[in-house]
Amino acid sequence: MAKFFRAAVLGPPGSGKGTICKRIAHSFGLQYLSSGHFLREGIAANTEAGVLAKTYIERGMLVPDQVMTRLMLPKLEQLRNHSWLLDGFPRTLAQAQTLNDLYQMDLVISLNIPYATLSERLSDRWIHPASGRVYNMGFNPPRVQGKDDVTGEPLIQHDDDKPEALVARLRHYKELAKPVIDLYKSQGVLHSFSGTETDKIWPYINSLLSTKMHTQPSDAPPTQ
Ligand code: G5P
Repeated sequence: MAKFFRAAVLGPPGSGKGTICKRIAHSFGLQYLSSGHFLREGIAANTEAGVLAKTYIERGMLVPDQVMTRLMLPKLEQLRNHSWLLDGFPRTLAQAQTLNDLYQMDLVISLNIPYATLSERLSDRWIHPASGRVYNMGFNPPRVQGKDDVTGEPLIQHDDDKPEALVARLRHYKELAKPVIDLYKSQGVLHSFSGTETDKIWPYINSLLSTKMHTQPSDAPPTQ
């Protein structure tokens, strides 16, 4: 059976996980799954998981592990014959262990970005709620201020990017990420990257992926 490539990007809120994952998916043809995107989709559709998740996200808290694994594992099961890349999952040791019981990870990227950079980026971030398209007023502003480039509809700020929620998100991240990082370090699959600019980190990640995927077939078109 073909060996499929299993990768994940870890990092605090605003570290550039989404931006990096989209570039990896586009360049290397991996299926890209973002836990935040699935949660927002559930919230927009008013699903049971979405309604529950909203109460946690609004308070800057993580959604409970069982809700997350129930959301993510069926999606991974659908992609069992594809190479994939996870953005934002796993976030806790319990999630990482559940994933570990089912899949062997080939590569886990951890992004280390200074707090001041994270805080500046997130307070500048606006999204188009229907599509999930993300803009940053400094890094990638929309063509018309406050409007989505494709539809012209208004952009909004996530509740969890507002200052009260942000401090709590960054504090939680540090505590919970350490055992996850340690787990992947012990498996020899962890690669960490530090910096304040995604464009400067990206060439290193691109070159790492090129090496790692040299023998891996690109088996699926990029999804986003
Ligand atoms: P999400 O959606 O996974 P977060 O909080 O982990 O959200 P977020 O905020 O989406 O992460 P990111 O993906 O790390 O950030 O970063 P990004 O979106 O690419 O970049 C952030 C901003 O900076 C963007 O505007 C981007 O354009 C800009 N940017 C990127 N690079 C640069 C640069 O070099 N320079 C500048 N100036 N700007 C740049 O999860 C949302 C919530 O869902 C729940 C949690 O409550 C979470 O808070 N959740 C989970 N809960 C439990 N378990 C899980 N597994 C969960 N997954 C999600």
